[in-house]
Amino acid sequence: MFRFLTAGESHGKALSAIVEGVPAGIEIPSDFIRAELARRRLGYGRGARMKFEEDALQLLGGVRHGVSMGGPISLLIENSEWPKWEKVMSSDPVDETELSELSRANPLTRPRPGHADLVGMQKYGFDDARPVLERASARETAARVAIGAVAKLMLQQIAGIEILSHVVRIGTVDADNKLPQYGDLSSIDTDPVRCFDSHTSQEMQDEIAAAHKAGDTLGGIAEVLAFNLPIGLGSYVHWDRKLDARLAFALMSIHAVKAVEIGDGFELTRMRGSDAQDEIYRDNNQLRRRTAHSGGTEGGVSNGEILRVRAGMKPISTIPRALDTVDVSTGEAAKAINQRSDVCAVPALGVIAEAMVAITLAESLLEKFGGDSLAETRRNLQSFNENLSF
Ligand code: EPS
Repeated sequence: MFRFLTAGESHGKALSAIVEGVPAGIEIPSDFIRAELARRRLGYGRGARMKFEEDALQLLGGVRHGVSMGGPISLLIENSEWPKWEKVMSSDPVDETELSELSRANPLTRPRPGHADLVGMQKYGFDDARPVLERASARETAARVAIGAVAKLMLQQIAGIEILSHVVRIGTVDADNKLPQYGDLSSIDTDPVRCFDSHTSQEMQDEIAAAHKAGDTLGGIAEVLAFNLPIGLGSYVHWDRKLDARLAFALMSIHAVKAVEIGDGFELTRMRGSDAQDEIYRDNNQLRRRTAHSGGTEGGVSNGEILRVRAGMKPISTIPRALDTVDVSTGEAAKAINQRSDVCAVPALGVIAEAMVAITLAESLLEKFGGDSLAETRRNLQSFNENLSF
């Protein structure tokens, strides 16, 4: 069983995570996790914090000499913002007079439409949005990317699975439908918006610059591809083990994601049945699909083709041109909280979505082939592949 928990606030001391279920014998170079964290900070359209903050990672348990030992793995990512927030976010009580001028002069009582601010205050009975926005912050995704990095190492070493993402829409600008191969990942990462098509990339950047100038924000779509998936991950007999259902859950759990598609998704609803299915043919000793409408799952089970999923992010709800809201301390109409923010985080969404796909695949891979060690898990997979009846 592969599972994890994250803790920590956006301006707290650190984010931490515990991940359980990683078999013994997986090589876990901490520099790979650091490189993944750095990829999450890429992308034109992010705010000032992305430039001055570094994700300083420590592995606290579960890994010895760069190799997993089979026990829970514990990770820590300190926030370099912490010294400025030591009083506001102190875990020990602080004297009111010690709180900074800023936090006393600026109570967070004007919830942003579309953010967790208002429902969070209502749900937990807070009279200020600080405790809500600290945990609802997308800063938490740094911990998920670190865990996703561990999942990627596991998938790669057990089954040779490789995962990439690319941005296919920002605002109203769509990329063409060209699919990258895994080898294209480094060139995608060097593009300012992580778009595979350099022509569209410039249009996307122009769209972000225009939104920034207008004091506005933008959403978009990132697509994730996973290569070399074994046949048989997921389930058609259990609703809660269907691979596509788990992927949708995992991707929808990312901040601001409002839509998920598997394969051609909503586009399939327009087609005739005879056009929408992927016909089967024999390629030497393998049964393959001629097209890829279904995105690599059929009946909630991986079919050995490329997995293709998309996550759609709404525009960020912290908007410089603040929207109408109500000040909950007075009941009067007001303009929403506005603070330093990103214009567009879709390039980062791709990296976070890769992590959530890796985590989901790790869970399903271990469910089918799991052993206590890398060697045992590999043997299980190999035996399944060797005994496939067709
Ligand atoms: C975030 C707002 C910004 C982002 C932050 C997520 O932070 P701040 O309010 O401190 O400027 O920079 O993202 C990260 C810190 C990160 O590492 O991704 C939010 O409100 O969700």
